Amino acid sequence: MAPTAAAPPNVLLIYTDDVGFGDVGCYEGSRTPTPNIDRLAAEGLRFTDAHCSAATCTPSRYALLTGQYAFRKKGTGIASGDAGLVIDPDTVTMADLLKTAGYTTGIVGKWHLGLGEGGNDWNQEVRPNPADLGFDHHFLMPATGDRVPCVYFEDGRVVGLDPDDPIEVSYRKRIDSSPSGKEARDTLRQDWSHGHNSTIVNGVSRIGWMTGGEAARWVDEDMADVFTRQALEFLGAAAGQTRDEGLRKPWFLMFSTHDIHVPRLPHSRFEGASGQGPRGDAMVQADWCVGELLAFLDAKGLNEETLVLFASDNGPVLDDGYRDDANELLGEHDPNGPFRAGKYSRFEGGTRTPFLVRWTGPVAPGTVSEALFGQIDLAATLARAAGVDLPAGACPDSRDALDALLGVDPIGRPHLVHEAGDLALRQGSWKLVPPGNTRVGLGPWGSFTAGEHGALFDLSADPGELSDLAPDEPERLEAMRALLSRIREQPDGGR
Ligand code: NG6
Ligand code: CA
Repeated sequence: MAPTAAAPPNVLLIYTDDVGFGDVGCYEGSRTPTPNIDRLAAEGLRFTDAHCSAATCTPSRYALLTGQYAFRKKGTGIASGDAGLVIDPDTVTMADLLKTAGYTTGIVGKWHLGLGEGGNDWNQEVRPNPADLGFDHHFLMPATGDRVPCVYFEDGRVVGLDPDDPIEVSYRKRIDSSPSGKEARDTLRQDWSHGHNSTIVNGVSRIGWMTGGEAARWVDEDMADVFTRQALEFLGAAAGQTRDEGLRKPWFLMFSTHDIHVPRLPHSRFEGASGQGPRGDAMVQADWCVGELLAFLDAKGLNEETLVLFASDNGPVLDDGYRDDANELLGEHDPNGPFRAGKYSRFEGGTRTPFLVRWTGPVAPGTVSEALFGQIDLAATLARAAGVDLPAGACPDSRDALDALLGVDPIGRPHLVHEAGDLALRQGSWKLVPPGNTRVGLGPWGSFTAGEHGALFDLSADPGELSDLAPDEPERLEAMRALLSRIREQPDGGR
């Protein structure tokens, strides 16, 4: 059994965007300097077989916060910038659970789970929002950096909006006659390669149409600084709070970076920091943010009472729609480490991502775990660490994996689903990719087609998923197909 601390820990969940297994310095394949993130590995536990639940953002974040695989819920594909809130406010979320346990809860950074009822009037309060999902405070980028509206959103409202310059957003039709990224391509600060050619904001064209809100529009290069400042403000206020009885009131902060998603436009002080162009420089910027948060914990003496988690929402991608030389400047760097493919793929590179756990005391420093770990389990696991029970039916796919999280259980989950359009299944070291296409590479794309019965890989001998053993292992293939069918029908295949 994992050692449990006397008091529930604060939880700092650092959730990065499109960061691959090899994008962090302390992982195999990396050539990017990330000393602050590496410090979490040196002072804690580094997982080598940990997974987000899906190979794109919205379903991955849905599963993280609800403890329910996204394939069970319609409308959890990549959300547009004017989508309604994807999580039903009645759903018990990770934030609800921690709030019940007495935590002050907050989220700063990328959201991408929809807001309001959809098709919102961004000039009013937009409900429902994360306040309806257990977050006491939110300061967000509503969708992605490459989707309108390009404004910050705090506690239900657009930040810094001039009422005389209202915002309008549409994903259906063009709203005004200002030149698009297609028409004024030669004026762009960063050119697009596919999609991303509608409204121009700050010299970069985006997905979707937007007018107005000039004063509220973000400056891409300042975004990491803005989020870090907001996070430190939240932490500063939360760390000083006590409960009625004079006890420390724990806090939960999800710090959700825009880095290293496109458009990659890090602050000029990071230019050239990686030698890999904007993609690597954005990673160095993310590492700087982590350093600022860790310095706060150091200064306040909070390392022994704070569980720090570092994770990513999906695997890596190079050209994701802008010409930022991510392919050309890659050099020896391996964004997916030894694994195949990345973002959008059912291969391991789609979901096997960096995962670091630091909790000074309960977690031994400088350790490595090969346990199969799924972010799907974080909701139930954090509830356990916080000392609250899951209400009946809550977080149905989420299991208490505290023993694995703290490095006591070396095996982890018996099975785990990956989602990328369709599903794939891990069981021990075996991997089933059911029939259909999935992406290979890190963009530009090719695709792999798993035949009539699906493909089967033994990752212990073939981590790169190159030898399809389906013809040699008919019984295992059948057993895994049956298990996946059961899991599709009911959580954990009925346990
Ligand atoms: C895709 C976008 C891609 C990225 C992705 C979402 C195009 C051609 N591609 O549709 O650039 O925004 O959606 O990424 O528009 S995620 O990490 O938020 O899931
Ligand atoms: Ca992502």
